[in-house]
Amino acid sequence: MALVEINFDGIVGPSHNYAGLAFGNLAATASKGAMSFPRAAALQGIGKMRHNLRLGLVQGVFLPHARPNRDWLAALGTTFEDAPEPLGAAAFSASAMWAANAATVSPAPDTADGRCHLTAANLRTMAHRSHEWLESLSQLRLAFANEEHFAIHAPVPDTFGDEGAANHMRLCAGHDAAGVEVFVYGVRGGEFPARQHVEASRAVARLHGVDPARTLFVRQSEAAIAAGAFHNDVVAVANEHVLFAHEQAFEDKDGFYAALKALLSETEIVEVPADLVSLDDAVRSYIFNAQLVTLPEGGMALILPEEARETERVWAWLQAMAAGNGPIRRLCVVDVRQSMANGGGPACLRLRIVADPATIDGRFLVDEAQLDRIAACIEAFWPERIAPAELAEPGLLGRIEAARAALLSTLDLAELA
Ligand code: SUG
Repeated sequence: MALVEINFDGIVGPSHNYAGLAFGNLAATASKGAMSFPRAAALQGIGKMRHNLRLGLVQGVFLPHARPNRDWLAALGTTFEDAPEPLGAAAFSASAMWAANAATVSPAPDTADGRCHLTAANLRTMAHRSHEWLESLSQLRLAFANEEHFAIHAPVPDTFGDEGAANHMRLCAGHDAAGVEVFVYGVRGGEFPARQHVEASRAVARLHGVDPARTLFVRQSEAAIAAGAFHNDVVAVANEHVLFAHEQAFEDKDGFYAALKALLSETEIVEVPADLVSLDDAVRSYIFNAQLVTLPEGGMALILPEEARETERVWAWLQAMAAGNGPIRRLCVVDVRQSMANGGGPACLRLRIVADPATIDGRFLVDEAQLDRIAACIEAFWPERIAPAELAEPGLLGRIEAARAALLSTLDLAELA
C-alpha cells in the first residue's frame, strides 16, 4: 500500500479529571474543580474515531498511560498517598490523551534517510505533562518498531521545551510527496508561558534530517499566546497544500506566507480575518483545532468541535467559506466536550503519521469492530464520574489501574503494563 495519512488518537484515560493544571490554557483553568466524566469522555473519543473511519480515513490509537505515575512520584521522593498537591494531581492526569503533543513526525518523503522520523516531546513546561514522554516513547517504539521504515528519537534535552506536532505543520502537494516542514515556536507569551522553544524545534529538524532548504521556523504571534493559544494548533492547521489560519496566528505572517509560496507554489492559504472572528472567538470555539483532512473521494473536510457550531460568528464564517470556491468544502461536527473543557479539541486528540499501514504494529490500528471492543471495555471499566475530592480515594485508584489493565488485555498489549 502507498503512504497514507493515519490519525492516531489518544484513548481518553480512566483518570480524566479537571485539575486546572495548565496555566495559559483558558478552558482548563475555567474547568478547575468541575466534576469529570471519564467514561463519557472516552466514548466521545471513540465516536470521533468512528466518524473518521466512516469518512474512509485510516485510524490508529495510542493507549492511556499508567496513572497515577508512581515511578515519577518515587523519583520525586514521594508516593501518591503522601504526595503534596499539586504533585498528586500531576501524577494522576490523563493528559496523554492529547496525542498531538506526543511527538513530532517527519514522514519518509521529507527525510534524508527516507524513513519516517518521530521525536517524543519532552513537554517540560507543565509538570503534569513532563512525565508523559517515557511511556509515549515506549508506545512509539512498539507501534513503529520496523526500523526499515521508522526512526524513533528520545525527547530533546529539556533545557528547551518541546510540545510535539501541535507546533508543527507540513505542506505538500500530496501526502506521499516531499513536503515543506513548518516549525512554529513562541518567544514570550506575555503572562502565559511560550511552551515551544525554537532551539527544540531546530533540534528536532536536525534529528529528523529534513532538508534545511525546505524547513521554516516561524514565530507564533505574542497576541495569540496571550489570547490563550498555548499551541499553534489552536490558531492554525495545514493539510497537503492548504494552510487554514487566523490572521493573527503568526508574528510575521507576510514573511511566512511568502516563504511558503516560494517553496510550494501550490500553496493555498485560507485566512480567517480578525474583524470577523477575533482571537478570543478562535480560542473559545477551537475553529482551528479541527482536523483538516483529504477525503478519499477528493476534496477536504474540516472535523470541528460542537463548540465551533455554537459560536455564531465562527459558524457563519465557516458556512460561507464552505459554500465558496475554496479547497475546504465540507464541515463535519463531532462532540468531544469532555476533552474540550480541558482545552483539547479534535486535532489535539490525534497524532498524524504518514506511513504504509502494513509497516505498523497492527495492534495500534483500528476498524469498527476493534472500536466496538474498546468501547465495551470503556463501558465496563471506566469510572462514570470523578469529583475532585475523590482523587485520592483508594477505591478510585484501584478502578483506574484495573481499567487500564483491562484495555491492555483487550488490545493484546500486555508488554505496555
Ligand atoms: O497541555 N490540557 C492540555 C491540552 C492540550 C491540547 N493539545 C493541543 N493543543 N494540541 C494542555 O494544556 C489540562 C489538564 C488539567 O488541567 O487537568 C491540560 O493539560
